[in-house]
Order: sequence, then C-alpha cells, then structure tokens
Amino acid sequence: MKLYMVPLAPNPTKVMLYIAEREQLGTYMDIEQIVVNTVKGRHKEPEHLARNPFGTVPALELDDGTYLMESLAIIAYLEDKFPDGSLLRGSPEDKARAHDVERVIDLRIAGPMGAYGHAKNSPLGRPPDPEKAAQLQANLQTPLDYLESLLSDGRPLLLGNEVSIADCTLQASLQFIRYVEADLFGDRPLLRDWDERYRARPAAQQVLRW
Ligand SMILES: N[C@@H](CCC(=O)N[C@@H](CS)C(=O)NCC(=O)O)C(=O)O
Repeated sequence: MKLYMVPLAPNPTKVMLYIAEREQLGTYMDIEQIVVNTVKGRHKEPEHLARNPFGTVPALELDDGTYLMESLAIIAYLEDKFPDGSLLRGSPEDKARAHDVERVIDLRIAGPMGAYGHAKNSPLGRPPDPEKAAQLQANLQTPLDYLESLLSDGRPLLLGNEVSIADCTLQASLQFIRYVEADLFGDRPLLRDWDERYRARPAAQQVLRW
C-alpha cells in the first residue's frame, strides 16, 4: 500500500500518527509514504487527481490499485485489515465514546483550527483574514472546554490510559497550529499537559516535525 501525504497537513498527519501508533504496538503495515508537495500545487495536478479527484491528501493506494481518500475511512480500513491490536476496542460503549470524541475533534476543532491557521498565517500563501480568525477562535472555545473537562478526571490520554484515534486527530491539528505560530489553548492546563505528554510518545516523535 502507498499513502500519499504531506507532513504538515492535519488529515495526512492524523493517518501517519495512527500508523506509527499501531507500529509501536507491534503491527507493521508495510505502507510506503509518498509526499505530494501541496505548496507546489502537486495535489491539483492530473497525477494526483487520478488518485483523488478532489485534489486532497491523504490518499491511500490499496494493493488492488484502487484508492481511499478520506482519512477516517483509511483508518477504519486499516483497523479492519489489521485487527490485532486495533486502537478502537473494548465494549460497544467504549468504542462509541472513542468515535464520538474523535468526531467532535474532527468536526468542531480540526476544521476550524485548519481554517484559523490559514486565516492567521497560511503556509499556502492565502491572504490573512483577522476577522475570520477571531470568529473561528471564538467558535473553538466550547469544544476546547469540552476536552479540558474530559481530562479533569486525571486520564493521561483523551479516552483514558490507551491511545485513541482522537489523540491522533487532535495532535495532527495542533502541529499545524504550532507551525503557524499560534496558540489556541488559552487557560487550559490539562490540555497543555496532554499536549506535552502526547508529543513525548515515540509515535509522535517519529511523525511530528513541528
Ligand atoms: N475529509 C478529508 C479532508 C482532506 C483534506 O481536506 N486535506 C487537506 C490537507 S489537511 C488538503 O488536501 N487540502 C488541500 C486542498 O483542499 O486544496 C479527510 O479527512 O481526509
């Protein structure tokens, strides 16, 4: 299999963190990672559009030559393909909770954080938009409070003691925010501690560059 990715972008990073976490837990997936240079616009060129007509990364090329182009679908596929030691485990309630937190992060935090990064200091050279950045920052307060409250029972990671896809999704967005030299945590010490703890994990050290 081949993962078409770019190191800084949140959605590919989420998948790369997931793969690295699984490898740390003993599952080697043999996925070649190939950079698509989005700064040079390679993701909008015919070669990449043939993999993913929406011109986004990541895209996973399966062994039969077909592609998956949604990060969460890629992770769900890898969970099914390599079920031993999968990250989404436990009771139906445990799995539902892990899925729920991941969706909250992806939809209410990762999307707005990505847009905020571009409005503030876009790595793709988009013009700054301070008004939009301020609105996005305001919208992020409730979901960030929600994460701070999740961590208030002393759990080391977002779902408890074990790493989850939610941790990967959140950290992938935070790397982008660090890159644009922003800090959206405000006065949330538990989230700051989680961030430090997650970034010290071997998988994070292997994948994160910022
Ligand atoms: N829903 C998709 C979103 C993919 C996506 O938007 N990727 C971004 C990078 S994080 C991208 O390729 N942006 C370039 C563009 O939209 O032109 C997923 O979860 O994989």
